[in-house]
Parts: sequence; structure tokens; C-alpha cells
Amino acid sequence: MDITHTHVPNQAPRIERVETLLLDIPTIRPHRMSVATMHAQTLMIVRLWSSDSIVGIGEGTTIGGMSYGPESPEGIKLTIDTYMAPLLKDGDPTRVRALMAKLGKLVKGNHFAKCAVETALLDAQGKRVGLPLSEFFGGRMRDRLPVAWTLASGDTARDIAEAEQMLAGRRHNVFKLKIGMRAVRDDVAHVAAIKRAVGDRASVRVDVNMAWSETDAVHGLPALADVGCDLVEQPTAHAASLARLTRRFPIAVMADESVQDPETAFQLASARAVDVFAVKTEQAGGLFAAQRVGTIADAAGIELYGGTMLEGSIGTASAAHVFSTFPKLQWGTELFGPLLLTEEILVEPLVYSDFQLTVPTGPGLGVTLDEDRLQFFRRDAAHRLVSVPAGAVTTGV
Ligand code: MUC
Ligand code: MG
Repeated sequence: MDITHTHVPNQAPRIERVETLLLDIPTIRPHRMSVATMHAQTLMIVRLWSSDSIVGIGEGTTIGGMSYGPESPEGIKLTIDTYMAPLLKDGDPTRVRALMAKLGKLVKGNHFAKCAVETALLDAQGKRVGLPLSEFFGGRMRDRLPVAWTLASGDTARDIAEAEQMLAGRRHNVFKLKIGMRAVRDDVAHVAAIKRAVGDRASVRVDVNMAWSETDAVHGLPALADVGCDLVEQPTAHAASLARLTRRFPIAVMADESVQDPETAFQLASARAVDVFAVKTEQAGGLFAAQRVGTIADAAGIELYGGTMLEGSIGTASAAHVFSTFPKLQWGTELFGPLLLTEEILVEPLVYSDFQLTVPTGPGLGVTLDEDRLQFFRRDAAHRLVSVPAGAVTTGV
């Protein structure tokens, strides 16, 4: 027996192995945004193996290759393998904050990679002490979270058909429309047609993903309000511009890309630049950082929305745990990432019903990876090595 791999009770466990893998999974339809069109999603999964036989799982996922955020799936993997794994190795996995502080000192930026590792540490610790991850954030306020769906096929009639299908199946009654690819007038007509079709049965919101100039937004915001749109997400890129728009127009303005971490959240809150924050666990730099963003918003009277980087089931479950603990979550969430993928990677899928996602209750994340599926979809699986190169999963707008 190899004694270095045996856990002695009452002795702190040690991290023995850090494993990362990339999974390429097709989307159910092309997902068109102003930054790129996605045909597949790449999930970077990290597993931390400890000497007490507990394995923690985390996910680092971004949108549209490198078109949305500063980290790529391949880069997240490389950062963890090359720079974080040696720092984690032999560390005490029960000291989550201390380990993350050590990583923070030696690895700048890389929020997505840090979020993935922190998630894996918290998943492991939850399994160790027999508590769901939400308990590390003060305990949940709610067991189910409202979930919006993004209509982004690029075609108005198809989006309406998709919305009708979602309403009929009681899956979603909040729709976020991706706009900013076309002229403002055409985008407004697209939103108007969808709102007309769904009427009072659904809330319609838009995400411009920073594509508008301020003059576009000055025309766009009141026109969107007129056709029944409830909220505009990140119409322009700059905080000062968001602040001017927020003051000038009554329609709710939400920051997404502008909320990069608790510090930028604090700056936006100080300037009262927006009405709502989209909190994203990865963008914020981790689950604790996302909680801090939520706290800053709350203290500043800014409303909250649980955002997504279109993560798969692991990232979605971890965000759900954190968002379930927010005292206020006025605009619900958009934690639909797993539903955009053709394939499931969990033994038991996350439960979506009655327009909501049920926050898992088991220890840690409360989810179990399906090992066969993981091995099948990993990019380096022998049968996939001849398939599509990574760059092909995303195309230009
Ligand atoms: C974003 O910008 O919010 C979230 C939902 C979706 O469809 O895209 C993401 C990104
Ligand atoms: Mg957004």
C-alpha cells in the first residue's frame, strides 16, 4: 500500500491531484449574439482529488471563444494546469479561503480559472462536512430560482415559435432577446413582434452586449420601452454612458460586462450608474466574489439578477447555490445554460419546472458527473481527435 495516498483520520487532508479536461458539446441551435454566433460550447471541468478520497468539481466556461471575455477555455485549462495546480498540490483543501488567497497572490486576473478552482474546493468541502454549497454563503433564501431563456436564433418567427414552446411547457416566461447586430430600428421591430406575440404572458428584456453607441441607445431605449420591453442589459460599453442613460430614461438599465469584480461593482454603485447588476460568478472572480458583488448592490439599492456565462451543469449548479442565498433577487436568473446544450453530463440532470430551477440539496454542489459521458465528450478522447478544431465552435456574427 502506498502510504502517501492514505488518509489518516484527524489529520488534515491534502490535495493530491488536479485534473482538467475540455468538453465540446453542440448547442441545440446556433446562439446569435452581437459578439459571435455559438454552435457549440466548451466546458472546462476541473477535478481536485484529495487524500481523504473526496473529489471536488468545478467548471470554467466562457462564451463564443475569446469574443466575449478575456479567458478562453483552453487558457483556463492552461492556467490551472501550469500555474495553479503546483500551488494547490499538497495544500489543505479544507482551507478554501486560504488556498484562494495564495492563488490570488501568485496568479493575477484569470477570474474564470479562479472561479472553477474555488467551486471545486467548495464542492469538496461541502461533501466533506455533508452540507450543500449554499450553506457556506449563509444558507438559502429560496429553493427554486426563476430562469429566463434567451431567444437568439437570429430569426423573429423562429424566436416566437421558441417562446411559445417554452411557455406551453412552463419552462420559461421571461425572455431575453439578443440584439445589437442590426440597425436599432430593425432591432426594435424584432422586440416589438415578440412582445406582441407573448403579451402579458411573459416579460421581454434585451441584451445589447455593448454593441450600441450612446446615440443609438438614446433612440433605442425609449423605443424599446414603448413596445413593452422591461429591461435593457448593457446597451453601451462605458460606465459613464450607462449612468447618463439610466438617469435619462425610466426603463431599467442593467450592467453585465461592466461588472467585472467587486471593485468595479463598487465603482458602478458609487456612481449609481445602473438600476440592476447581472451577477456572474465567473466574471466576478469566484463564488465569494459574486456574493460580495451582490452585497454591494444591495447596500447601494441596486437590484439583482443572476447571470450566466452559458455554463454547463456544474457552473450552473454552483451559481444557483450562491444566488439562492441573495436576500433579494428582484430580476430572477438566466441559469439555463445546460438547456442550450444537446447533451447532459450529469447522472441526474438539474431540474427545471414551472419556470424555475430547483437548487440541488445534496452535499457540495449536489450533482454527480456521468463519467462515461465525460470521457466521451472530452476533446482529447481518441474518437474525437479527428473532429472539429476548437475555433470552429464559434463563428463571427
Ligand atoms: C450575456 O451577455 O449575458 C447570457 C445569456 C445568454 O444568452 O448569453 C449570455 C451572455
Ligand atoms: Mg449580458
